[in-house]
Amino acid sequence: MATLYHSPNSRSDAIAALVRLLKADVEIREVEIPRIDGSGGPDPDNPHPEKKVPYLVDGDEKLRERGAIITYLTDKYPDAKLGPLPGEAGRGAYLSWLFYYQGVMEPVIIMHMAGIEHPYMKSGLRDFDTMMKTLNEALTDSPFLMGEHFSAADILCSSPFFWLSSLVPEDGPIPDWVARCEAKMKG
Ligand SMILES: N[C@@H](CCC(=O)N[C@@H](CS)C(=O)NCC(=O)O)C(=O)O
Repeated sequence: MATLYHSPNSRSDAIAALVRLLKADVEIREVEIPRIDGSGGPDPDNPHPEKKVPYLVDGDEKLRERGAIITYLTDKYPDAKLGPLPGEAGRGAYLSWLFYYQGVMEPVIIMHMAGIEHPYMKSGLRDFDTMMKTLNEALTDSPFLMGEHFSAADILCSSPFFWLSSLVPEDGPIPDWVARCEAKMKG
């Protein structure tokens, strides 16, 4: 059986929710991590090379980064239909959202929270407002990022709005989308 190394109230919450929705044959093992407030610490039982979460170990396969773990799990458990498989309609959009999250959204949000701006960042990643515009446009006429169908891309891309509720704007489609995602994740 695969093992997910998870710490509640962290980025691994999204993967723990996905495991439950997929009814995946994955044991969820809780480990400690160092927290930004100084509590916690690296857990000797966490095999992640940097002692981070999430980390998925499936036999000889060892996966870090939520986008990779999500792709691996939705490919392995296709019956839940939380991510199109290779050759299925929407696969390109699905991968694009997962990689957009990992490559753009997460660094842009971290820099926004840290109050950092730099021309190199703007040229490579754009900025927080552009990222929010991208989400707003995708969600203006659609309940979910991939249209009518909830997918694991929604789980990943909505995740920062759960741990940083100050990021949720008052207007536009994002607040309702976050609420829809939360309802889907609760099953
Ligand atoms: N880009 C990684 C980020 C993983 C990450 O930074 N996880 C945090 C939890 S929110 C962590 O494990 N921090 C522990 C540490 O900094 O040592 C992903 O999306 O999976």
